[in-house]
Amino acid sequence: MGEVRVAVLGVGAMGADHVARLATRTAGARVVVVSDLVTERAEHVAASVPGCRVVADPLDAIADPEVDAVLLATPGAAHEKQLVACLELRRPVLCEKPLTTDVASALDVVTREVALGSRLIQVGFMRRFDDEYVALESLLDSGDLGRPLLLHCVHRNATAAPGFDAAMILRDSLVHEIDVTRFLFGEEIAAVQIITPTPNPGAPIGVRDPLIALLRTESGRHVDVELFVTTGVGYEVRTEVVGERGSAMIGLDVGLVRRSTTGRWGGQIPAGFRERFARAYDTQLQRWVDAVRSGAGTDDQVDGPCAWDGYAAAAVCAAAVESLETGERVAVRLADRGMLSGAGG
Ligand code: ISE
Repeated sequence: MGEVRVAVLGVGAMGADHVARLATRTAGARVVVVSDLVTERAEHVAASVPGCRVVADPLDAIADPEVDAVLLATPGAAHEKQLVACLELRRPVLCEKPLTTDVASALDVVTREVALGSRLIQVGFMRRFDDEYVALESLLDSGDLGRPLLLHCVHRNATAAPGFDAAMILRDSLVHEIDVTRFLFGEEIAAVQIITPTPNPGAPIGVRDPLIALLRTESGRHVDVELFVTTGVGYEVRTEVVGERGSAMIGLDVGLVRRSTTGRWGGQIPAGFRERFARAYDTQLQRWVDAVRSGAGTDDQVDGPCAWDGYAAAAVCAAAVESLETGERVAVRLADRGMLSGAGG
């Protein structure tokens, strides 16, 4: 395959970022079609890319004869239908999380992909492409820390979008730590409990923020996550693994440390996830495009988290939302992966 001709569906902030990334920083790809519910937004983004057209209906965009692959940055509720269309037409697709908005439809998508016998769906858990997470995973693989035993995560946002409630903190923010846990520990999460401490007075009325999530993996490892999305400070994501022979931490933001004439020293806190993970998003897209090109005509056009990873994360999120309501530890209900032989991975 020469250049991969991509349709980007959903060109809000994230989708528009991906269009710019594909157009200016990704080798071997070209954005040929964009689609968005808001026509003016689609037209504005299309105008920034030579040769790019607007196709109003997302399903028409997927089926467009000029399109080789699809990037989904539409709202989660639209994903199921769009993913099914991609599978039916055998279009490789990079899908921003969530895979779908509920566990049953996520499993249905996984099952359909398995039935095709091809790996076409990649899920946008971009942290797996971040240099620091990759370094942490390599350290664990090297065995230098011995067996990893504990994972401590901090996930803080300065502000949350209007309407963001506690369940969304779990589905939108915790979901990344769920994927990080599965990525670093290489096993599924078996149970989850959500603890609701005294809320931040600065959080919108009725929104329980911060939250603490306690995860337990299948082999019994413990993971704790602080989720705090109205800190007013900046984007802070820290991850510490404690092993048999030491510990390791990432996310300390120790890039440039400046000493100034005011007698202060310090660095910069990224404003948000798009700044913090900018390079990871670039790497993710380049690797996806490379996988689509080199995998053309084969059964594997994915290089990164797959449909199963999206489904497994959705199953843990569902258990977390249940625990938010009851306060109890909730077991994660996962399908038997062995029965779905070939399901990603
Ligand atoms: C957002 O959707 C993300 O994906 C960010 O990584 C996360 O930090 C934020 O809390 C979510 O709302």
